[in-house]
Amino acid sequence: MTPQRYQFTFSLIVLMLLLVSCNDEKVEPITPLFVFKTNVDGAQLQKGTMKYTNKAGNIYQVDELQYFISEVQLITSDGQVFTIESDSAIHYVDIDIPATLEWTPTDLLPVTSYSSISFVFGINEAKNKIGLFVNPPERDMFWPDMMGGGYHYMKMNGKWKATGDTIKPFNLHLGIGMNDEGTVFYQNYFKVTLPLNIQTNPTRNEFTITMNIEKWFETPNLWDWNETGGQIMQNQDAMLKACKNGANAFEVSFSGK
Ligand SMILES: [Cu+2]
Repeated sequence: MTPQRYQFTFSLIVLMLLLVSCNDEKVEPITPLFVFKTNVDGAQLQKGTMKYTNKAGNIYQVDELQYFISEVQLITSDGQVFTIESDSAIHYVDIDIPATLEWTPTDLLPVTSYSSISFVFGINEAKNKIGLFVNPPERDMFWPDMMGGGYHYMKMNGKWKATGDTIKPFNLHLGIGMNDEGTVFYQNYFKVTLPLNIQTNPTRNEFTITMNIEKWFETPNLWDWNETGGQIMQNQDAMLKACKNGANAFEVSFSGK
């Protein structure tokens, strides 16, 4: 190849690359789809069957699971933050209501590369006030006013085989905590950040957020119902322990085209 021809070929390649990247920038932003899944020990939750054993050795089952996630943010590889604002930035998940297992907010996300996703588990103190929801099922998540008010972050209801092989109910309910005197309140909602290494696409972008139930009982606090008892709504120490574990209970996967 002569130097001139080499230079011409090189310029052509540069031109084509420019065209391709310009085209990329013209792709219209699109709405994301969020899908919510619930696993135990790596497989989909089978509710109502006493088939699980947590790390502390409690045999247990889960019958109901309802929770809020809010303030979902997608962070691009160059550090831009896009917050999902639709539906007051709050989404309710109930494993018994299939429509809640998918969320299609109307927010537009640019088609680009993303390095992480974050969300709040529960609802922050600015929004977590009674009256936020007027209709069921969200309304039925209310948290008693005298205990701090607002809404449960989560209701996980089930049973465990207690000492002596008696089956006892548990209500792993999380929300605003308080001290014994009822004079100090604690915001227990927490932020979850999960790494992503993805490029979004022009037609479909599906983020699957999976809750791994067993993780609520593992790290950093080994969870033993025989110690905590089944009811923890008025036990701030237990709720805080659960929240620390819950921060490790989620994973995200992505698919798109
Ligand atoms: Cu409750």
